Amino acid sequence: MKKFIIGSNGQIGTELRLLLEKRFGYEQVLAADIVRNDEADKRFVLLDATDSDALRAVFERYRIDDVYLMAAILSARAEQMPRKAWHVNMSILHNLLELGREGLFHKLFWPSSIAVFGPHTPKENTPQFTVMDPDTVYGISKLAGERWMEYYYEKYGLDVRSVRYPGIISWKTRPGGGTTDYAVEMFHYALRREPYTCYIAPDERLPMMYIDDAIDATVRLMDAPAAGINIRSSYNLAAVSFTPRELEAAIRRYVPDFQVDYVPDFRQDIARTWPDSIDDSTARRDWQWEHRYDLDAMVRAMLTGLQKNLYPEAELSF
Ligand code: AKB
Repeated sequence: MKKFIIGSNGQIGTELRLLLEKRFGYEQVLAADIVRNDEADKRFVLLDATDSDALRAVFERYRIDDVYLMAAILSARAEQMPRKAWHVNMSILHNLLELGREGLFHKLFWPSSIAVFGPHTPKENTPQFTVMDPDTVYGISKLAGERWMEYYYEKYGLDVRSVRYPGIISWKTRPGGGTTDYAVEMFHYALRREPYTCYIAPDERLPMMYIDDAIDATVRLMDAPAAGINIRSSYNLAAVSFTPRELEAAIRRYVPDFQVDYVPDFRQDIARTWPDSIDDSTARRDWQWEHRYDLDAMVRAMLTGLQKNLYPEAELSF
């Protein structure tokens, strides 16, 4: 086994697994999660990666080159269980960093997030290096994780790579527990012809990205020659930025009777502290990152993907 994905059932893990299998072959990809989806899945291990002995046993059994740690408790859910979120988000990373230091694998991908920024961070075109004062447990854990990643690179030469994902929009697997999940929910409601109540304020702009771009960024960064990677904490990464009202309007182009009302809750307090847009010029320079999906391309990909696979009855005015 060459590639190992922890959190393979999640929103990003699911699609990353498909891509890595396609690219490197089924036999080269090992997947792990805390829940088993398919009893017949031979390339899957049921694993609680917070258990360092259980994690070590996987590395002793399989020969692994690259690890993708895609398991985390996201921002909104983390606020409901701060100690557990801290434990889960930090302990798996720490367990892996130690195994990497011992030479049990070569390269580690671990995603950070726009949640590392906080209320005093410049909101427009947030720079790579700037004020970082996150006030959520998730954001604090991501910022601490970034520092640990760089530490293991500097002190032990471990090949660690990371991007700060914005909100990720996808249809194959739903996100769970994030602040940006509203953007995915809106599509499901639109296709079911149900009105949607949005928990984020209509004009709250947030950086977002279609899943194909997120997977492409992940793979490009992992492919890049080590010498060209100048950031070992985490790279800023951007594609589009929009408000809930702009997304509503973009969906309404294809679902004209779609209705949204706005009842902001505690997740709006989180969103308010995150950037409106991100300057990702360092990633674009260092490993030739470029996004492909703008707002309209993303909306069309979401609506057609969901219609084909989940809501075949839904009519779209393309
Ligand atoms: C969340 O909303 O918690 C995540 C993120 C931006 O990291 N989608």
